[in-house]
Amino acid sequence: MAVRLLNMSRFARLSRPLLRTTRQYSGAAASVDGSYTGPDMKTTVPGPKSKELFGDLMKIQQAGGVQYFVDYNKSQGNYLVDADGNVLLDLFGQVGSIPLGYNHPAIKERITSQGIDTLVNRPALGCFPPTDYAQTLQDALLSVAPKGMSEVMTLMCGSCANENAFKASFISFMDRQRGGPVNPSAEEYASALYNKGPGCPKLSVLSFKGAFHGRLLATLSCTHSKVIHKLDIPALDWPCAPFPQLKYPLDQFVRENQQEEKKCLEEVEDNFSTSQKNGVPIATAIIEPIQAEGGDKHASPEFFEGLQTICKKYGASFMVDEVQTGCGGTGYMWAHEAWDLPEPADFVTFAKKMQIGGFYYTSERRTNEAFRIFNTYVGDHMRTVVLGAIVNEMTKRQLLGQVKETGEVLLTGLQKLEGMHPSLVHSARGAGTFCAIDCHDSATRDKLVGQLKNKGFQVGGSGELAIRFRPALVFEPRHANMFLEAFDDVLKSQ
Ligand code: PSZ
Repeated sequence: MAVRLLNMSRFARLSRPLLRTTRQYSGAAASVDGSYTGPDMKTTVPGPKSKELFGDLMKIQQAGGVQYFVDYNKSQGNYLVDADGNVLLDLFGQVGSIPLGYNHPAIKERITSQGIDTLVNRPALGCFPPTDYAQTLQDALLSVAPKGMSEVMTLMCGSCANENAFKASFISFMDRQRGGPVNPSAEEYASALYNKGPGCPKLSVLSFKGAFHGRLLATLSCTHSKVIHKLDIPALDWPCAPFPQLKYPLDQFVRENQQEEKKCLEEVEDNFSTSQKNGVPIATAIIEPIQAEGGDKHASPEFFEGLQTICKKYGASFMVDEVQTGCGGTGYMWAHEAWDLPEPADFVTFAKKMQIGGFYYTSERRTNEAFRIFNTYVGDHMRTVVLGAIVNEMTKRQLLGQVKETGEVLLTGLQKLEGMHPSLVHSARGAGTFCAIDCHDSATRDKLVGQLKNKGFQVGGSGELAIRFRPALVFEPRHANMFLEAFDDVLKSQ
């Protein structure tokens, strides 16, 4: 059942004008896919081997989220190979967390040449870092820092990054309240150990409806995408503002969308003033550049700049959660670079493709004392070393250019499909290959995702209605065309 790559396929023809533009990237000819040239399905998914393994795992834990088991040894480049030997083109990239595809030689080389010592002896980086640590952070993280951000803290996952960035923002908020880094009062010290004020101050974080910022206790209070994430868990009573519900394509609904964003910003401002009046000031507003788990919702640069302005007015931090959007998928290293803000954000958090969780921050947000943002490992040297190889490969192969080019092919193709199948799909949108298209209801979305999987194309759902695409940065126009053709077939068969 191999899906062969036809040079003159429907979608290759469609995207020819785009492909005629000068290639902006150099390394495209060197395929990372090894011998795989297309999906190759032997069973339906999950196949018998996956089902057997699922039974084993279910005895040990609640593994109901597992789709199928993967043979990571056989997976290569853009292709995922499952336990039954099915070869799938991966447009989901482990929930958007695979930068260079599977088994990339540059990563393997870096691990064998540089990584063994701290893999064998995992260091507590906050106390006993390896000799090359500052250089490793420089190469992997500061070399790609968002403009104006000069410092970085590494942690574990995305939730952990956001949770610690909240803490850093609270500490700096209180420093500013005290009028600089002056010593807290005896009363503050005495009360803090037992969760009481004034040592544990009443502060809040503003988040947005539909947001996803993680599943730990504070971040979960800022997550509002699915009720199942939150049910039965105590939550902090923090404010939540509406995220703009825009109409797509954005360039056809400029006036309506502007009005919608204006309305949302008015509510944001309301939240700030009410929280201040109620004695629980907002110390931070956290926002995703594209609401990802919430269904790939976009907003304009003007909206984000407006939010930054309000944060500044109230002395709060402006925190951009780039856990899912960061590291190149939108065609920018950081999605928020596209906004061209007049000044940097105060915090930019990351994880997923970056291999480790963490956050960039401006030097004004540095804590004065050590041990305030801290844990045993504070990151993972080994993962940061791997990130160095990834960043190097991104530069060497100009992968951001490739993402932009492939993204144009993918989005143009999705828009064409929307025109051809309006009763099934609509509102194609995206930045780079970070694309999505909506179905009219969840049942249709789930059915289409399942049928695509059985044709050998792994995509993801997001929110209620969207099919989302999060391929690796090594995803090329030819892969996009292959998918678009299969998607057209699936849509025609409904
Ligand atoms: O079901 C889940 O827990 C999922 S599925 C996708 C995610 C989580 N994304 C994680 C995520 C994110 O998309 C944004 C914008 N911010 C924070 C997080 C949390 O990252 P992790 O999962 O590493 O804790």
